[in-house]
Amino acid sequence: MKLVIAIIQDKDSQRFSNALIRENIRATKLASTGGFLRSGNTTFFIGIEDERVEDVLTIIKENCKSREQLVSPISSLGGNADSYIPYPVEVQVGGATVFVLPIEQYFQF
Ligand code: 2BA
Repeated sequence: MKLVIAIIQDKDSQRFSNALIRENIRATKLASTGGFLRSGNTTFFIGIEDERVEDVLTIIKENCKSREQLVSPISSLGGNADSYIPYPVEVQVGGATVFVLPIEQYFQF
C-alpha cells in the first residue's frame, strides 16, 4: 500500500475530487497554503493499493492543469519585510506536486 500526497491548485480540486469518487478511490482533502505564493492550494491524502498508484497518477494528470500566476507585491507580502517582492513576477504553478510514500501499517478501527 502507498500514500499518495498530491498538492494541487484549488481550481482543480473539485474536478479531481469528483474523478476520485467516480473511480471509487478514497481520499482526504486538506486546505493548504503554498510556502512561496502564500495562496491557498489543496492537499489530498490518498491511501491506495500498490497496483492502483498508476491509476491515481493518471487521474491527477488528467484533472490538474499547469497555470501561469502573477505574484503581485501585495499578495506576496506575508507581513514580513524580508518576503517583499517589489515587482510582479510570473510563476508557473502545477499541475500537481505529488509524493508517493510507502505505508508501513494501515488500520481502520
Ligand atoms: P508555492 O510554494 O506557493 O509555489 C507556487 C509556485 O511558485 C511553484 O509551483 C513554483 O513554480 C514557484 N516557486 C516555488 N518556490 C519558488 C522559489 N523559491 N523560487 C521561484 N519560484 C518558486 P509548483 O512547483 O507547481 O508548486 C506548487 C505548490 O506545491 C507549492 O506552492 C507548494 O505548496 C507545493 N510544493 C511544491 N514543491 C514542494 C516540495 N518540494 N515540498 C512541499 N511542497 C511543495
